[in-house]
Amino acid sequence: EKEASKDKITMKRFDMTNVTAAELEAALKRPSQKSPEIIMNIIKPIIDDVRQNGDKAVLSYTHKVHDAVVPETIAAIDTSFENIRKFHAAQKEDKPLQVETMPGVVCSRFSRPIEAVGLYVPGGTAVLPSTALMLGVPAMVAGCKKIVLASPPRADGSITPEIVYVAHKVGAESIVLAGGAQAVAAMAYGTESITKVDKILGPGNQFVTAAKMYVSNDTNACVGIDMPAGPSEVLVVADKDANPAFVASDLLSQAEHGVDSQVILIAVDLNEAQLAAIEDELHRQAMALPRVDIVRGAIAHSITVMVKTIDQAMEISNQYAPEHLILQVAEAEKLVDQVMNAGSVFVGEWTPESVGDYSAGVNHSLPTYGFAKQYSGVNLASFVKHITSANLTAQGLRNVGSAVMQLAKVEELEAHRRAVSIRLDHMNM
Ligand code: HSO
Ligand code: ZN
Repeated sequence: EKEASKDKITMKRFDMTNVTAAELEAALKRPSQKSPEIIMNIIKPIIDDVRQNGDKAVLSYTHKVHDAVVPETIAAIDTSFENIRKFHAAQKEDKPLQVETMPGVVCSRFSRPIEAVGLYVPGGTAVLPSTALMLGVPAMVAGCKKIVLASPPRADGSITPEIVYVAHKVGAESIVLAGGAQAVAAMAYGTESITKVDKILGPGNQFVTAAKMYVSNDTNACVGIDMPAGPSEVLVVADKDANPAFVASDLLSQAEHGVDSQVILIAVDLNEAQLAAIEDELHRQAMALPRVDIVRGAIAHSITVMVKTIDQAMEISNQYAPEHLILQVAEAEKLVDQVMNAGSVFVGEWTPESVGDYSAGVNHSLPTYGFAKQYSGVNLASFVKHITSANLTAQGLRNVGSAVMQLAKVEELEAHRRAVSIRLDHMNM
């Protein structure tokens, strides 16, 4: 144990000039998670218990304790709140989209807020009022009528006062002081005191994720979820212009989240001295961190990939589909065009991931575990439904009617065909 903790904290190197695609793929594999069956066997009885016994099974408190939040924190939350609000308000579609597909055939699409949302703010090794902001602010901006926040209580049973402050700012109706599958079940089915919600959003551990998946598959719950969640990760692309200390600090800020976090460095045409500079910084900075033990765990399954060209770097990054992508290369903005799969991109040396985690305005609730290939991070659209409408004039129905009737005939759905013909006949009467 003692011996191990003196080891250099360093990521295994993979030089693409002598590594096969299969070897790289194996190295880039995300740390494996507990089998879904094991998790299901644990969460299923909890969900059933909450469904049957409601509040007795899940302790809830509404706007309980309100410890003091120090003024510096209030100011920081206010600044972050405002930036997140601005960026998500800009995502509003100001007017319904409308297209006249044929003369007299008008199709529209408009959005409406999801009425009740449940926002899960994880507890665990760190308190995360920033996650309450990232979920609560877009819910507020979207106009969700009921916002329920759930977060596990601290060791003394109370809730983090910063989360309460955020809950007030976003207009949450209640805070469920519970975590895990209980909290998810309570919001999915409702209890005596907890409003049943229409959608549950927010990151969580494997139990929370499994519970979200479970309730979203239960037609009795009729509840939606945001996306599957896995451990956090970052991929940093660095070239020889990158400052080794900056690169190391970004890798570590993600590594300190959890032992299951993964950080990847793609080094573009760096020589031995440049690589060593980053590795030395990583070790030196890591040793000074309060969460060095967590960092050590994360670094153990993190790697450095050495490539010759920036194109190669982007190809690997797009294949990995990182939750966070940091570009610390010359002319970083130009590289953004080549990003195909990523949750959120941090462009250039003055943009550490931390600014996006807290205050810049972008959302930090992002797809992990490779799901950036098909999922978006939480955004305004996560809190609305899009409704379409069609509105035809008599001429419109004349124009499109024959196509409808022909397809109804092919599908042998005579009532469908007649719904058109009866009107066309009526017009000719
Ligand atoms: N990087 C985390 C979000 C977070 N960081 C919260 C600090 N607090 C996952 O995207
Ligand atoms: Zn973070």
